[in-house]
Amino acid sequence: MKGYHYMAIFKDIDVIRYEGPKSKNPLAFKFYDPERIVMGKPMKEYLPFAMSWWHNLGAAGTDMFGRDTSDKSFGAAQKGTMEHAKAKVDAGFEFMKKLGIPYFCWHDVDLVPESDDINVTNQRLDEISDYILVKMKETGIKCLWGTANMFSNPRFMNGAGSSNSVDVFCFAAAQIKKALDITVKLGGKGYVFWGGREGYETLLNTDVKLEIDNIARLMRMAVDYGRSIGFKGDFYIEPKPKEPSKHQYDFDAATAIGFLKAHGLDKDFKLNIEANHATLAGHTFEHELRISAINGMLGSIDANEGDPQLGWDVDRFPMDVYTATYAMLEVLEAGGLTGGFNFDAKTRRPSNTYEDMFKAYILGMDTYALGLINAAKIIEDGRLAEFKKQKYASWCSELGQKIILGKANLVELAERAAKLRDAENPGSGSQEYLEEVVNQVLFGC
Ligand code: XUL
Ligand code: CO
Repeated sequence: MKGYHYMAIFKDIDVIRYEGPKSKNPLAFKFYDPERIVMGKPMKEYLPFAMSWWHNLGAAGTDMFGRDTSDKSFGAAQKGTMEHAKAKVDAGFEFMKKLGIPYFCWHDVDLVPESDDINVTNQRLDEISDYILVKMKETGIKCLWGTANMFSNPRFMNGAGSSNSVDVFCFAAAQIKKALDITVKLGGKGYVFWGGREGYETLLNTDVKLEIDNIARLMRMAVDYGRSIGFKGDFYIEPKPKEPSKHQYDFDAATAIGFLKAHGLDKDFKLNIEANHATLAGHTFEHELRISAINGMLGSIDANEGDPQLGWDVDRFPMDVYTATYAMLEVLEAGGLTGGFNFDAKTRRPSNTYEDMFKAYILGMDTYALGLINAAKIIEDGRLAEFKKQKYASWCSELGQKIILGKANLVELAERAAKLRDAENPGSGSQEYLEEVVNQVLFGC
C-alpha cells in the first residue's frame, strides 16, 4: 500500500443536491430532500441508506456470457491487489460523501483479495480496516453491517454451516470470527447471514436435519463469540428461497423465523429482508416485511427489485414507486428500522460509466423518498386504517375479547352458532375501493 497517493476518483462529479421534482439535472435528487420534514422528522432519519461494497465497488458487469464492461480499478495499476483494495476504499468514501449516504455494508472478500492462506487474508483485513477507520473518522460515514462470504470459494460447494465436511465448517467458523472482529472494529450495527449455499440440489445426497441443525450450531457460536467481543447489535438472517442453491433453508421470512425460534436464536437475530428475494419466494416485498414486523424481527432491508419477466435475482435499483410506498407503509407502521436500507443493487451491464453509478443511487434514493412521502400521505389520509378498524370491529365485542384472551371454548362458540342459525355476511373486503384510495392519495392534489 506504500506509495499510493489519494486523489479524487470521480473528479467530474460534484456533490449531489436536492433540486426538486422539476429539475432536469440527471445528477440531482428530485425527491430525496434529506432535511424535509415528514411526519415530524427529517427524511434522512427515516431513510438510513447504505452502499453495498460488492455491487458498487466490485461488480463490473461480468455475467455468464461475457466479461467486465466497466472499469472498477479506480486508478489502481492492477485489480485484486491491496493497492486496488485501497483504491476501492477511496472511491467508496468519495462516492458516499458526494451522495450523502451515511452507511456501507460489506463481505470480507469485498474488502480485500482472498489469499490461498486464510492467515494472509486476515492480515489484509486488519490492514484495510485500519484504513477504512481513518476514512470513517474523516467523513462521519458508518458501517451498517458486515458479513462473511461463505459461498464463492469452491470449498463451500456443499454448503458452509451445512457442509458435509467438518474442516469446511471450521473455515466458515474462522471467516465468521474474523468478519465479526472487523464488524466490531468498524462499529457495525448488524451482522448478516445470507446462506446462498446453505441448501441442497437433491435430497438423494442430503441429510437435511444434520445440515439445518449445524447451521444453527454455527449461528449460536457466532452469537456467543460476538457477544464476548462486545458486539451489541443485531444478527440478521437474510432469507432467500433459491439461487445459487436450488432450495435454500432460509426460504422466506416465515421459514427463517420458525428456524430461529426452534433453535433458541430469536432473541439475538432479526431479519434483513431483500425485495428481490421476497418476489423469488412468490411473495410481495411488503408481505415479507409484515411477517418480520409482526414477529418483532424486522431489522434491516436490502433495497432492490426484481424484473417481472426474469425469474432470478437481478438486483435492479428500485424504481417501482408502488412497491416502495407499500414497503415504507410497513416500515412506518413497524416504527422504523433498527438497521437501514442497503442498496443490494447493481447497474445494468450496459450502464458502465462512473456517472451511471451515481444515477443508479439517485434513482434508488429518490424512489424510497417517494415511497416515504406517499406512505406518510396514506397514513395521514386515514381511510385505509379506518377501513381495517371497521373490518375487525367484531373482535372488540365481549365475545371477541373473550376469544382473544383465550377464555372461550368450542362448546360455547358452537352454542352461539346454533342460536344464530346462520352467520351474517362478514362485510365486503372492498379491495377495489381501497386501491382507488391509494391512487387518489398518490396522484390527487
Ligand atoms: C445475494 C445477496 C447477498 C447478501 C449478502 O442474493 O443478497 O449479497 O445481501 O451476502
Ligand atoms: Co442481499
